[in-house]
Amino acid sequence: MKFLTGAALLPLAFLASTVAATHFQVTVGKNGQLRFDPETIDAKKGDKVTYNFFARNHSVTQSSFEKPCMPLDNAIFSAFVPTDSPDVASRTTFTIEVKDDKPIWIYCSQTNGNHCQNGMVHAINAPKQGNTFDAYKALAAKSPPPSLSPPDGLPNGGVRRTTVDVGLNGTLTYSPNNITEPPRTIVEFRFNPRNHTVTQSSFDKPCFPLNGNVGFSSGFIATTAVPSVATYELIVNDTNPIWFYCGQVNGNHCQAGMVGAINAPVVGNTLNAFIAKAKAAPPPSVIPPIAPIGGRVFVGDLEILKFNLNGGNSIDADAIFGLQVAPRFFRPSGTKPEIWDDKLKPSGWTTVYGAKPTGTEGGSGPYGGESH
Ligand SMILES: *[C@@H]1O[C@H](CO)[C@@H](O)[C@H](O)[C@H]1NC(C)=O
Ligand SMILES: *[C@@H]1O[C@H](CO)[C@@H](O)[C@H](O)[C@H]1NC(C)=O
Ligand SMILES: *[C@@H]1O[C@H](CO)[C@@H](O)[C@H](O)[C@H]1NC(C)=O
Ligand SMILES: *[C@@H]1O[C@H](CO)[C@@H](O)[C@H](O)[C@H]1NC(C)=O
Ligand SMILES: *[C@@H]1O[C@H](CO)[C@@H](O)[C@H](O)[C@H]1NC(C)=O
Ligand SMILES: [Cu+2]
Repeated sequence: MKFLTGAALLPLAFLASTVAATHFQVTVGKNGQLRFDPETIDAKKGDKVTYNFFARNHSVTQSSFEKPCMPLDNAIFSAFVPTDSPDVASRTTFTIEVKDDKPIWIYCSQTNGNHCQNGMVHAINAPKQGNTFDAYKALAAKSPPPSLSPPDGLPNGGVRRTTVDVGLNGTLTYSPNNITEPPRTIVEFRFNPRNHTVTQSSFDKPCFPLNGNVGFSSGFIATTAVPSVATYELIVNDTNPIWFYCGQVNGNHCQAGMVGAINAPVVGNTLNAFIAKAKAAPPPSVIPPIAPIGGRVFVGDLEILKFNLNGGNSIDADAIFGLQVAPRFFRPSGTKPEIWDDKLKPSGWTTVYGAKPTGTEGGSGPYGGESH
């Protein structure tokens, strides 16, 4: 085992001198209460706030101070997040970045139960005098129902994200396999062992890419790491149903039912009808020859823009995650590899399952080590 020397320590000193941004977590409606917790936050420019939603069906909506329960134009809106559990957060979150020191006034726009009027309000950087949070809450209590939501009903002013586990516990599943999300939501697929894909098909022909390979495909992502170090992100663009499958031929994952849908209809071409078609599809499955397409693959904090220099549709995520430790010791600080090829792994290096680096974009840090 070798340890870091001189040059590698410089970036650490740089990191230490930077004021770290804070990432706040807020619960929305936890334990059945019509409440944001914490109700108020003091944040600075660059800080992030993630809202975590509980049963039954809440939103994060921005208003003015004067008119709580009424949306500002083109402002923050999570869209509604229906979910079942009072104490397990929805997989769907909403994250905003604080842009300045000005107050941000937030309410839940659910009209069924008048959540805003009943105190479901929140503020970032509320003044301690004058227009205080308590004054905002008092105005909300007096606002005539119903509250309103932005007319297009779409998330805005932040990132709405949901997660899907791929192959959890070695099962041939996407969990969940029935995702319902509005346009602009990021769907993040988290790859577990063994070697799966997320590839778009038509409803009629599961286990085959859309004609002309025009759809999305993660490519094959092989990993042994738990929790997942490899993800594939898609953005939902519209409300049409989106059908996807795992193209692994070794074990015929698609025909075994490893399929899913985003915004599947509840009647007609349902997810269950799609699963039945997949089970009857002739093997072998096929996926597009290059990856990723139509979405973004990350291994740790590295984005893998192409699976290899000459085009290909398969990566060994373990090797790349190990490399994520290694190249930081020889790559000049500030360069981020754009094209990754795991053949670049230097001989003599072994895969290191170090802590996943955070906040080190363009830098380097001692989270792992070299071993021979
Ligand atoms: C959530 O609430 C909104 C606003 O009241 C409503 O339009 C939507 O249908 C609800 N979703 C579910 C699944 O209940
Ligand atoms: C995976 O395993 C965990 C812990 O053993 C369990 O709680 C969870 O329900 C399992 N999930 C699936 C999809 O099998
Ligand atoms: C999706 O699946 C989950 C669990 O499998 C189930 O509880 C839920 O009702 C399903 N939702 C839809 C919209 O089918
Ligand atoms: C949404 O549109 C982008 C840009 O055209 C595309 O890359 C992406 O694959 C689309 N998302 C889905 C789910 O099809
Ligand atoms: C993943 O599966 C694909 C398709 O079966 C295969 O070509 C590739 O070699 C596999 N990758 C690893 C690292 O096993
Ligand atoms: Cu699979």
